[in-house]
Amino acid sequence: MTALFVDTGKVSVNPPNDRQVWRAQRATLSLDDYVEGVLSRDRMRLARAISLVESSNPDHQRLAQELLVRLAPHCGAAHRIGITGVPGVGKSTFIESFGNRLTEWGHRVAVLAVDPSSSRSGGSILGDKTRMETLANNPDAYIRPSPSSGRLGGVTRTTRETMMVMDAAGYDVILVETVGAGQNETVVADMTDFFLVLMLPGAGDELQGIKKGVLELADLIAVNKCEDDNEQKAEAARQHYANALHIMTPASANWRPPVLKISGLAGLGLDDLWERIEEHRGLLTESGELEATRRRQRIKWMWSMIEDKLMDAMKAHPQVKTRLPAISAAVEEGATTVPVAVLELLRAFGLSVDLNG
Ligand SMILES: Nc1nc2c(ncn2[C@@H]2O[C@H](COP(=O)(O)OP(=O)(O)O)[C@@H](O)[C@H]2O)c(=O)[nH]1
Ligand SMILES: [Mg+2]
Repeated sequence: MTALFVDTGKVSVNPPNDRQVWRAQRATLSLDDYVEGVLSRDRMRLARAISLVESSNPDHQRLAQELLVRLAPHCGAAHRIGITGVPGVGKSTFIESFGNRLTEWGHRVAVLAVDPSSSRSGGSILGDKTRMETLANNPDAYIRPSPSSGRLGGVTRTTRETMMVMDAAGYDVILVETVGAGQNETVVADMTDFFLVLMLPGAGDELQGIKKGVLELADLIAVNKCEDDNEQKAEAARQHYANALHIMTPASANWRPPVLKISGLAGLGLDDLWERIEEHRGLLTESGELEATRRRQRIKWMWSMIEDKLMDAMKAHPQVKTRLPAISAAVEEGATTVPVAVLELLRAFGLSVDLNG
C-alpha cells in the first residue's frame, strides 16, 4: 500500500482513499494553487508540482517555469547531500535510517533518486520502495523516486528543479541517491553541497569499481556495513581509503575528507557522520566556499540547459531534418568530411558559421 503512494509522490501518514486521490489528480491547479501547495508543504500539491516540473509537455513546462520563478525566493536553505556507491553497498538502507534519524533531530528530509538508466535497474527501484518504508511513512520526510526514463541531461534537468521545489517546501536536508556507474557521480556532485561516497568493508577488493575520480569528488567516505563482527575488515577498509585520500590533492583548501565507519542497517556512526556534515557546512559557509560553489553550479546548470535546448531545437528544425538523411549518408560513406557536414547542418539550422568558428 505504501509503495503505491511513494510511486506517485503522494506519501502520507493517512493515505487518502482512491476516490480522493483520483479527484485531486484530476482537478486543474492554478499557479497560485501550486505555489501555496508547495509553500504549505501540502503533499498532494507538492507531488503535483514535481510532476509538473518533470513533464515534457510544453504547456506544463511553461507553468513549471513560472512556478520556479515564484518559488526561487524561498530557496537556498536546504542542505543538498549527494550519496553514491556501488549497487548493494547499502545506499537505500542508509538513507532510510539516516533520514529517520535526521527527522528525530528536528530536520525535514526529502529524498530523491537519480538514475539515468532506470530501465536497467527497474527492479532495484521497486526494492527501494520497500526498503524505505518507514521513511516513506514519516510525516517529516518526503520520498520522490526518479523519473522513469530519459537521457542523462533530461533527468538531471528535472532533478535540479525538483530540488528547488523541495527546498521551497521547507525540507532542510535533501538526500540524492545515485548509482555508482561512472558518470552519474560527477553530475550529482555538481548539484549538491556535500558528496558522500559509501564503500564496502574488505579493502581487498580495491576500489570496488569506484573510480579514482569519484574518490576525488568525495567530501566524506563512509565504510558501510561496519557492524561489530565486521570490525577488522571495516578498519582495514577505513585505513585503505584514508591512505587513498591522503595521496590525493583535496578539492577544497578548507576541508580534508574524513573516512568513517558506519552501519546503515544497525544505525551505527550516523550521529558522527551528521556532525561532520555540519562541520563541513560551517567551515565552507564561513570561508565563502559554499556560496562560491553554488554560484558556479548555477552557471554550469545554465550551460547544460543551453546545450539541451539547442540540441532539441536543432534536431527539430525543419531544414536540418530535411538535409540530415543525405548528409548523414555522405558522412557514413566518407563522401564528405565530418567538419563539412557539421558546417552544412549548422547553416541549415540558421547559424552563419565557417569552418574556423
Ligand atoms: N550487514 C549490513 N547489511 C546491509 C547494510 N545496509 C544494507 N545492507 C544490505 O545490503 C543489501 C543492499 O542494500 P541496499 O540499501 O538496497 O543497497 P543499494 O543498492 O546501495 O541501495 C540489502 O540486502 C541490505 O539489507 C548494513 O549496514 N549492514
Ligand atoms: Mg538503492
